[in-house]
This record gives sequence, structure tokens and C-alpha cells, in this order.
Amino acid sequence: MAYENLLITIENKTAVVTLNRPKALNALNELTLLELQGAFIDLAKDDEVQVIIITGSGEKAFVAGADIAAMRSLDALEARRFAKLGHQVMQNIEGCLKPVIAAVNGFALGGGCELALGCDMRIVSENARFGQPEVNLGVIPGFGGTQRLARLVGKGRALELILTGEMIDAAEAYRIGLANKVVAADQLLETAKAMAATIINKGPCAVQLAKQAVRNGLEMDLDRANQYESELFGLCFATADQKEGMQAFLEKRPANFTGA
Ligand code: DAK
Repeated sequence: MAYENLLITIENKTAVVTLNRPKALNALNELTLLELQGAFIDLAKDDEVQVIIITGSGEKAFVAGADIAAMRSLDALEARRFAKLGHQVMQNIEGCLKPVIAAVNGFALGGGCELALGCDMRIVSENARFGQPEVNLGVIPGFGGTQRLARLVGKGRALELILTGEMIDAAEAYRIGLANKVVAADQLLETAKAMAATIINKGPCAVQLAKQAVRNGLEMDLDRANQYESELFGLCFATADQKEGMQAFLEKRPANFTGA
């Protein structure tokens, strides 16, 4: 499918989705959100894809936020619709059974930070800058930032970012657990692809179930979450991957997983 604001390549079972609106620092307008939503629906069912990487085009920005020019004149109902679309996109990403890695190559502000938060892991370049500057514009984060940021880095740090609107650099993002890894800008995509390759080598069924266990379990109390984990653990034993993984270990050979 052809997109106006996205570039998608698929290689080695890894899809790289590049937000491509460099003139607006890859800001998220409605079309970009709709395209991201469509892309994730397609990638979720594409058997050639096991891991998805999201990045931004250019060297300056991952995504500089929701598109301020497009949002400026929204009325309340339009704003709610726009926020809902953003939420759906983040859910498409977070709820995708396949792991999604953000490769953050510069500014990840507002909706851009929220997009990175919707991903499972964030590998960031040394020039990355994170922030939730919505209060500077008289609004609050609208694509889940108030919720996901607090869940990832804790209430105090999330409130500091959201209430001051200040940006933090890559080192600080790493320190507070917002970034998984910080690498030189020219190593960013390679590092994300290397992480994808490591994951692709594992049992695909187990990888997907593990993502589900962590994501959904975090929203449950510990007893229920552990019970949920037990159910998913049991489900692993209905897969050929489990049989192959354990057999291969006992035969001292690499496993040949099929994802079945
Ligand atoms: N939207 C639209 N255009 C943007 C943009 C954005 N978020 N960010 C940058 N641009 C555009 C600039 O206007 C400029 O366009 P031209 O003037 O060249 O036409 C071009 O990108 C280059 O930007 P700069 O000239 O400003 O570049 P600098 O290097 O000087 O500065 C910057 C880079 C990232 C520090 C600066 O551009 C900046 O501060 N950008 C805005 C960052 C920001 O405030 N992001 C948060 C956006 S608000 C909700 C739904 C969603 C949301 C909230 C509520 N509801 C419906 C309730 C989410 C809100 C946000 O994400």
C-alpha cells in the first residue's frame, strides 16, 4: 500500500516504519495517524513480519508532537475525535502481538513521546530529546501520555515532565527508564535491527505471549496477573515451538522455530 507520510520497508522479518513529514519534523496530523493505524493492521497480519521498528525521517526529529497547525482551530468535539484517533493508534501499537521498538532519532515531544511510549522498547540516539510540552500550548497530553509515562517512569517524574513541559536529553531519559539504550546517531537503526534479530531468533509464539503477559498483567492485581501468566505459560505447551525449543536444548542444537 502507498502512503503519503510513511515509508515502510520489510527485510529479515523486520518492518521499519518511518514517519516521513520532515518539513513539520514528522508531526502527527490526522492523515499520518490514519496511515499508522492502517499500517499496523496490515503488519499485524503479515507473516513475513515478526518485529516492527518505528522511527522518524531526517536527523532532527523522531516526531515533534501532534500537528499544532492542524490542532489549532479544532472545536471541542473535533479535538475529542482527534484524541480518540491518537489513542486508537497507540493501542494498535501497544496491543500488536509483535514486538514494536521505537528508534528515537531526535525530538520525541508531546504526541511523539506518547508514540514512543506506546512502543515496547525505546532505543534512542545521543541527540534524542523527550518532553511533554503540551502545557506550553494550553493543553494536556492527549494520546495517553499522562497514563503511560507515569506507568513507565513513576508518578513524580511523569508529573515533573508534564507540569514543567521541559525537555530531557537522552542520558536523563535512560536514567529514568524512559530509554532502554542510548547509542550514537549513526548506530541507531542498526542497534534497533540487531535487537529485532535477537528477538526473531527466539520462539515466536513465546515472544508474543510474553508481550501479552507483561502488557496485560501490569493492569491487573498481582494475584490475577500471576494467574494470567500461568494460563499463558500453559498455552506455550500447545505450540510446536515449545516442543522444538526443549527438544533442541536436550539435543544440544539450535532450535528451529516455526512460530506454530
Ligand atoms: N506541529 C506542527 N509543526 C511543527 C511541530 C508540531 N508539533 N513541530 C515543529 N513543527 C514545524 C515548525 O513549525 C517548522 O515549520 P516551518 O516554520 O519551517 O514551516 C518546522 O517544523 C521546523 O521546526 P522549527 O523551525 O521550530 O525547528 P527548531 O529546530 O527551531 O525547533 C522544536 C525544534 C522541536 C524544539 C520546535 O519545532 C518545537 O518546539 N516544536 C513543537 C514541539 C511541541 O510543542 N510538541 C508538542 C505538540 S502538542 C489532544 C491531542 C493530542 C495532543 C494533545 C491533546 N487532544 C485532542 C485533547 C498532543 C499534543 C502535542 O503533541
